[in-house]
Amino acid sequence: MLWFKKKTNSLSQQSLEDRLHEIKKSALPKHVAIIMDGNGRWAKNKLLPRIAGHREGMENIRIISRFANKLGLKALTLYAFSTENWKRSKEEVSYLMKLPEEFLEQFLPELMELNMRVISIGEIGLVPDSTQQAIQNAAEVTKNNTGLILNFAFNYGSRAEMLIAMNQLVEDAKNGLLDGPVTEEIFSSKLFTAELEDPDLLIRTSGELRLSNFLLWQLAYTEFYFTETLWPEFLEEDFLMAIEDFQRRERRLGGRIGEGEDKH
Ligand code: V07
Repeated sequence: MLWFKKKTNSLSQQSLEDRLHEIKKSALPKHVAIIMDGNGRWAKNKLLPRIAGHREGMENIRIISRFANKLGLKALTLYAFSTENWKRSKEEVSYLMKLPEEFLEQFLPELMELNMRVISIGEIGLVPDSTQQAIQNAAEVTKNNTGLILNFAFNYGSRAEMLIAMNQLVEDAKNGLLDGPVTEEIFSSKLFTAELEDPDLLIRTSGELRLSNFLLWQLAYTEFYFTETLWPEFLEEDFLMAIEDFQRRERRLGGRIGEGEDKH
């Protein structure tokens, strides 16, 4: 009964548990991707500095990833830092760069207990050494865990990812390693997300209706869910609402998805 933050009366808790039970009866999304927007706005609303919003947003990753793990999702991809984010103030960028270390220092023991695995996508070679090491260490330590894959998109940009894939293919071709046309499978295998299935559901918080260079190739058939709720306030119940919405859409499509030809 301690699963739900900020719920006070037992009636609402009961209904959340019931809903949890209900959603497990129909197909859950396997892979959910989230654009965690609205941390700065959350802080502003509370007259706090932006970095306080980032910290609260980080705390919320803990809540949502535990919940996703409890639901039995296979993967949760979180847009933590985009290639565009370098344009923010020096102070903010340096604060953001410290968050992975801080998050992992606090949460790694719990990730191990919960059997969760940490991976990352993005140009991680271009971030400060200590940040890079913290992320690589977490990936190494958790690599045999079989629960939720917690995937951080870090210094990630989808167009850059596709160009890296393209240039690798050009190299392969030069070296005579390609003996036919490039297929979707071959292209996908060169992306940072090679080991993951495409997301079934994308969530963006805080009311913006854009993709912001996130997983452009991988989201080709994904259901989108947008909410006005700010990331630090997006709790278990909100995540549940997104999944319920996803399941209603799946039911309306009547099982056409996944049958091959009608995929759209
Ligand atoms: C960041 C907190 C969440 C809201 C969005 C912006 C601020 C966790 C990480 C992280 C990244 C890699 C990793 C482990 C944790 C993180 C950044 C920002 C840059 F392996 N939260 N968080 N990284 N915010």
